[in-house]
Amino acid sequence: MKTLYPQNNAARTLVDLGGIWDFRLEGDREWQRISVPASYNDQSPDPRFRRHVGKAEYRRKITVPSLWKGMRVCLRFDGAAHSARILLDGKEIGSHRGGFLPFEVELGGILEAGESAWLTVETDNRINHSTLPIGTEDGSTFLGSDNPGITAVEAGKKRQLEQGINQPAFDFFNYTGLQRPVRLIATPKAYIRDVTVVARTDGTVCWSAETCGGEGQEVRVEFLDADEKTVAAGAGSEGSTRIPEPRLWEPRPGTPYLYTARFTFGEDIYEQPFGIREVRVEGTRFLINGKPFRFHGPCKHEDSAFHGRGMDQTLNMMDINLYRWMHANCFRTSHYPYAEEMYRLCDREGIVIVDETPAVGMWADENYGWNLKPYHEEVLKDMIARDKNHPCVVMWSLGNEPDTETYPDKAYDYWHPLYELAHREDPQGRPVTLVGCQNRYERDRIIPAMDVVMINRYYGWYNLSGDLETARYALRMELDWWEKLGKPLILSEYGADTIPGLHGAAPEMFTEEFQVAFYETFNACLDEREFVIGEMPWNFADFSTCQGPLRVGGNRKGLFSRDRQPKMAAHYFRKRWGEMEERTGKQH
Ligand code: BDP
Repeated sequence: MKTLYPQNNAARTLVDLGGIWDFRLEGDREWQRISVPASYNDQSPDPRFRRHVGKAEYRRKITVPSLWKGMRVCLRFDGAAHSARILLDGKEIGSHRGGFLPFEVELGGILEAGESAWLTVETDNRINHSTLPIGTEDGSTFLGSDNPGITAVEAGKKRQLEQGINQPAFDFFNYTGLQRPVRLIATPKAYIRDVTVVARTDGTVCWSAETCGGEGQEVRVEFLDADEKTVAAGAGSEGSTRIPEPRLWEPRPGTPYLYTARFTFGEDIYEQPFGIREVRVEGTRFLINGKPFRFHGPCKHEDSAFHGRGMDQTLNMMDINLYRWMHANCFRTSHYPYAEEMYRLCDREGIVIVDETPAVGMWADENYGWNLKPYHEEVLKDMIARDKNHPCVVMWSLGNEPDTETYPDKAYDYWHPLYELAHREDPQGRPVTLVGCQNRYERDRIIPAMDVVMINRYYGWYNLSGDLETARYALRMELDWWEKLGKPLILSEYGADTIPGLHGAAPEMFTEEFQVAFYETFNACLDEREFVIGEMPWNFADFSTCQGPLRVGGNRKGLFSRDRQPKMAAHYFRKRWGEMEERTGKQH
C-alpha cells in the first residue's frame, strides 16, 4: 500500500496515539495495560507475554478533533506485527498482513470530526510457510537438535504442535504487537497520495506525484536547499528541472546534504526530503556519485530491553552515534524493513542502508515457495514504495539466507523474477542483492546472478570451530572462487558469540580475545582482494532470540552488549574503520 510518511505542515496534521492502551492476550477476559509503540512480549514478568502464540487485542478510545471538519482523516499504522485487524466500536474497518510495513485505514464516512469511538486492534503473531518472516510448520527449531527417532522426543514434539507451537525459522526473537507508531492523520480532501524524486549529480531532478480528487487542480513543486531557499520549481504531475550548482548527498565522512521537494496540490502540501546522489555498480566497484564506496558497518536488529522490537528514537540516536564512534558508514536492515524514523535519521547522518525484505527462513522443497511468491512480490513492492526516496538506501536485499542449493534451478526461478521486479519498481535504479548463507556455493545459481554478491560466512565458528588458521585457508579458497565471477562482493555477516568479560590469553571461543582474533583473521583475507567492497560484522549488538542450546541469553555476536557497551571487538573495529575513514576522507 502506498502511504506517505505522516507529517505536520501548513496543510496536514496528526495526533500520535502512542501511550498506554488496554491489552489482553487471546482467551483472557481481563484487560491489562500496555505501552505503544513497543513489542508486548517483554513488558510484563508474566511468561505468557513472552511465549504467547496467536492473537492479542489492543484497545483505546479515539476522537477525531472537531477542528478537522472537512478533512480526509485516516488511521496510520507504521507496523503491526505480524498481521492486524482494525475494528471501530466492534466493527471491522480494515486489516493488513505483514508486520514491518505501514498501512492506512480511512475513517471517512465511519467517524466524523468531533466523534469518538473505541479502536480495537487485533494482532496475530503466528508465522508459517505463508508469512514473512517464515515459521517452521513441523515444529522443528532453528537452533535446537530435534533428535529424530527418539520416541519420547517425537511424542513431545507432537504434543507441542497440538498445543500451538510457533517456531521461527530465523534467529531472532519473534517480537510482535503494535511495535511502531500509530497515528490519526488529517489531510485535505483532495490530497497527494505519493511522490517520487529522482535526482542526478548534474542537478537534473525528475519528480512525479499521484493525487486523489481535486479535478482540474495542478501539482506544483518547489525545490528548496538546506537553507530553505527555492532553487528550482516546476508544475505538473510529473516533470523534470535542474538544480543549479547541485550539492551532493555524500555518505560519511562526506556531507549528506539534503534538499526538500515541496509539493502542493490544491490545499494540500507534502514536503519530501531528498539527496542528490547516484548509485551504480561498475565491474567490481560500487560507485556512489561516481566514487568507489566501501561498505563497513555491522548489521543490526531492532532490539532492546523492554521495548523488544519497538520503535525508540532515543535508542536509534544512540545506535547511530555509536556508528559514528566506530567510524562505521552503513548497515543492512537485517532481517526486515526497519521503522521509517531510522531511514530519516540515516538520510541526515550519511549512514548508508541496504534495505532488506522480511524474507528470512526460506526453506526448500519440491514446490519451492509456490504459496509465498505473490505475497513476497507485494512486500517487495511496498518496501520499495515506502523507501524509494531515501538517499541513504543504496541497495535492495530480496531476503536473507534462503536455501538456494537443494534445488538450485527452482531457487533461481523463484528469486530471479523478484530481482527483476525490484529493478522495475525502483525509480532510482539501485542495485539488487540477495544474501546467501554458508552453503555449497558452487551449486548456487541465484546468488551469483545478483548485482552485488552478499554472503554470510562463519568459518571458525559454526564449522572449523575455534581453528582460525584453517578458517583462513577455507575463506581464501572460497574467495578465490568468487573472484572469478567478476562481481563486487560484500561479506554481509561474519562473527563469533562473545561473552563480555570472558577473557583468555590464548583466544578460545566465546572470549573477547577470540572475537578480535576471528575478525583479524577474516579482515586480513578481505584486505587482500579488490573485489571485496565491504565488510558487515554480525552483529552490532547482542540481541534476543528464541531459546536453544546454542544461545546463552540470546545471540551474543554483538560488537556491543545489548545495553550498548563496547566489547574489545568494538574498539578493534573503531581503530580499523577510523583508519579507513581517514584514507577516504583524504580523497574527498
Ligand atoms: C546467520 C543468520 C543470522 C544469525 C546468524 C548467527 O543470517 O540471522 O543470527 O547466522 O547464527 O545465518 O549468529
